[in-house]
Amino acid sequence: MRIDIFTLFPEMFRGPFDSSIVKRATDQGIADIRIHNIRDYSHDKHHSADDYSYGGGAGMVMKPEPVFEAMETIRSQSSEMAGKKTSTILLTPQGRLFCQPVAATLKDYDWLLLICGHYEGVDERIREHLVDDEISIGDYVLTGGELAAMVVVDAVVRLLPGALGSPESLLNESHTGGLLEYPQYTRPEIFRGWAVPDVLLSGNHAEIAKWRLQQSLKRTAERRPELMDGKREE
Ligand code: 9D3
Repeated sequence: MRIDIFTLFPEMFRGPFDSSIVKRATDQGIADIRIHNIRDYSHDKHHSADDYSYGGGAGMVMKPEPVFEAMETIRSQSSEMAGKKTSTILLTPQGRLFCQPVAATLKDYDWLLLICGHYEGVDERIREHLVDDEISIGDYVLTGGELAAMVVVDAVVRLLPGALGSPESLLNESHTGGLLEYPQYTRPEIFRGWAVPDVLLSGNHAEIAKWRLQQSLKRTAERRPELMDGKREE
């Protein structure tokens, strides 16, 4: 998968993308992630990327010209991506809410172009004429779309074939069926007097599976009742 990210703060991406699963996927050639500074495509004296809002009001708005020029430059330099399944996505508080099914849909694209909004918003013509999807990562206020883009990239890249060490961890996600994880333990068997539940040491795989499902249901009912529709405790 090719991912191009358009941002006014490219340095924000170094840490997260130079470590962990995203780094491994990049090194293995599973993902090709490129960061572009929108400011490089602004040609006025101060390389401005924002301006006042027509009609007045507080806050600056991201200008359209540098964003369009950045996008068009990268698209025209990428003839090898012509005809590939592509989505241009704006990260914005007004976007559709990001969740696992959205990540699963995005993993099937060959090319994602992510635009990170900043300031109080972006010129509406970016939305209307450059973008085909808009995503928010949740109902809280960030300073820009950069962290949201990192969240989307992390969630999508780990779903790409070969990105995770063992695909078993992916299988687990579907068969827990939208429930919260059951409690997990590792060695030692007794830590500071706190013992691992006997059932997990029993070797009885049917009993273990039953206990884990009960624990998942209990935890989900207590902490995330809205996830419980159609799921009953047994
Ligand atoms: C006063 C209205 N504000 C909207 C809630 C203005 C505003 C605040 C913060 C506009 C943009 C931003 C910057 N945030 C993002 O660009 C953003 C975001 C977010 O703030 N929360 C969750 N997901 C996202 S994706 C991009």
